[in-house]
Amino acid sequence: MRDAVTSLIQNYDLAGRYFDRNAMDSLKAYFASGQARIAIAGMITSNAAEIVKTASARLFEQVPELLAPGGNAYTTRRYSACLRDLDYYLRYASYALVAADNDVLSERVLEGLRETYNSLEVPIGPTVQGIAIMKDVVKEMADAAGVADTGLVDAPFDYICRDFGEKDI
Ligand code: CYC
Repeated sequence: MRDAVTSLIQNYDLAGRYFDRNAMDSLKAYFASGQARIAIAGMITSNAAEIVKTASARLFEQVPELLAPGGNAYTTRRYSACLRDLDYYLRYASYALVAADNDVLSERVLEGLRETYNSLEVPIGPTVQGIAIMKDVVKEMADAAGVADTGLVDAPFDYICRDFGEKDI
């Protein structure tokens, strides 16, 4: 599992090189964004249940058939599995946000997930939609809390959506 610093070290070590100007620039950018990353992660931690609740309500409004008989979130067992999954994506996104690296998402979340969803007939399209909605909810919240750089929020959520969504045709 890597973060912005360990990824950089690994790349430069593989090449046997000292950090150059590019490396210094990316280190500076990482440390300069540190306070904002921590502020957003703290905000996610304190509001996780609220974020999942708001995002799932929007998702079920947009795709009501998920909750109808035959839908994959129908029955309380599947409904709660769905909320739980959204909570997993949110929690891991907060880790990746602090790390400024998506490696934790590949390693701990996305590896094998597609196969699991396919075997249980959990639809990937609406799941990706739900993750994108969570991104919006987190950004709205960060904006309301006065975080200047809410663009930081995009990377982990977009990464999950891209990796999970792109092969879904
Ligand atoms: C099921 N989601 C599962 C399962 C796994 C995950 C492993 C099968 C085992 C179980 O039910 O617990 C996902 N597990 C994870 C993830 C992690 C993990 C991400 C973090 C590392 O440990 N159904 C919908 C919605 C969507 C949904 C679109 C919510 C957005 O219609 C989710 N996931 C969903 C549902 C199930 C599930 C309903 C249960 C499916 C079933 O058993 O029939």
